[in-house]
Amino acid sequence: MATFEDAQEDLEGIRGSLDLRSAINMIKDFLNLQNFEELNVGVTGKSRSGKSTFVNAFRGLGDDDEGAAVTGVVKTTKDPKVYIHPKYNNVKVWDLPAIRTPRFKPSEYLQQVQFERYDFFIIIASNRFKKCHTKLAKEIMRMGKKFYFVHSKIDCTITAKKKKKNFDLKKTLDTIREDCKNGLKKMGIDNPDVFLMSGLKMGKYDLNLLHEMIEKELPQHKRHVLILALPNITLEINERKKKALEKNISKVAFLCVCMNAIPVPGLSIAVNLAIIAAELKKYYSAFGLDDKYGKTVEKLKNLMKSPLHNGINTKLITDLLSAESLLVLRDAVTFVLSLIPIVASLVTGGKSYLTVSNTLKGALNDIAEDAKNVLMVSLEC
Ligand SMILES: Nc1nc2c(ncn2[C@@H]2O[C@H](COP(=O)(O)OP(=O)(O)OP(=O)(O)O)[C@@H](O)[C@H]2O)c(=O)[nH]1
Ligand SMILES: [Mg+2]
Repeated sequence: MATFEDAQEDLEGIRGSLDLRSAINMIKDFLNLQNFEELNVGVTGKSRSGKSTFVNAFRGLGDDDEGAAVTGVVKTTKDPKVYIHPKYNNVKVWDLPAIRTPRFKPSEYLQQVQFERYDFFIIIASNRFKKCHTKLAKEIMRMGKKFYFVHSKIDCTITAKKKKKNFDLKKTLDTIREDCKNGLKKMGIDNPDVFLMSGLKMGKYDLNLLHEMIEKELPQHKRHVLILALPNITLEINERKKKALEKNISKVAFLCVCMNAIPVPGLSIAVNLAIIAAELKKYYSAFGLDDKYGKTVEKLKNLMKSPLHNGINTKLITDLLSAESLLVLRDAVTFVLSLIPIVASLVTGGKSYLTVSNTLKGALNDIAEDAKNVLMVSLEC
């Protein structure tokens, strides 16, 4: 349930608005920024280190999927190649030319790949980090950009170490991480972070840690873009997607009530159904439950509780609104109207607002739960 405190906090900016039009514009601008803000990720490293595999996995693609970067073939290109996220055109992952040693000149390299366009760089090494990696990192820092060290192909290292007696996964990973960090420190990097990853088993090792770190350092809108675009492959990501989408509900509900709202037959509310439908589709897409990309999801449909997985249409949305509308209490309506006086200017505003925000919250909960169940089954496989 949307609490009134949530609404109060999320709609803080609007409460200060002078009129309905400026409040609507403010929210539209906010939501548009989230939809269209570009995120550019540069993936770099030496030849064969796993750059292209990472570019694919970061977008939720396997090497054989349509739109995947070619892997396993030595390339000699000097130009960065852009790969657009299959669902979010504003998310661009760049497969950068391999770092060539010896005589690597990081400043030339960064000019050549047009460093200014990237929000951050992933510096990949499939083994030890070398001088060329730290030289590049220092130059990236000097240019005022962020970078993250990723030790790729960690699955291979683990497979080799597993053969040893008394093998302990956590201890082994901790040791590898520490060794990498110490190596980087010796080469002049202060407080380095290293993320152990496998492009073939992206959700298995340090993906959550890497995401947490990147998220901390990105501006608000880009943070939102990143979490929606990440493939839903860990329980933590599932939860973070839910939280990110939840944060928008007050704003979306406000728009539904204020923009071209049409009375819903049989209910004492007026809302814009198209906005609700678009939001629900966004939920499905973010969790990877939409039909177009969720091939494996088809097989798992019997696990899903949300009625929406059979298709999002007007009748279904009206049914959901209708069920929720009965639960909205008069006291709550009065309270919301006191928080958002602009809504009070619309005849059925308070009740419509609460009905929509509660409906979206309920749908998001169900969809996130369904996605979690599907994910847990796929993790067991
Ligand atoms: N086991 C394992 N193999 C990987 C991983 N990442 C990449 N590979 C394999 O390593 C080889 C090289 O991977 P690519 O992704 O093509 O490496 P690259 O850095 O793009 O190579 P170039 O474009 O030639 O510089 C391929 O055969 C990949 O399948 C990983 O995390 N685990
Ligand atoms: Mg490549």
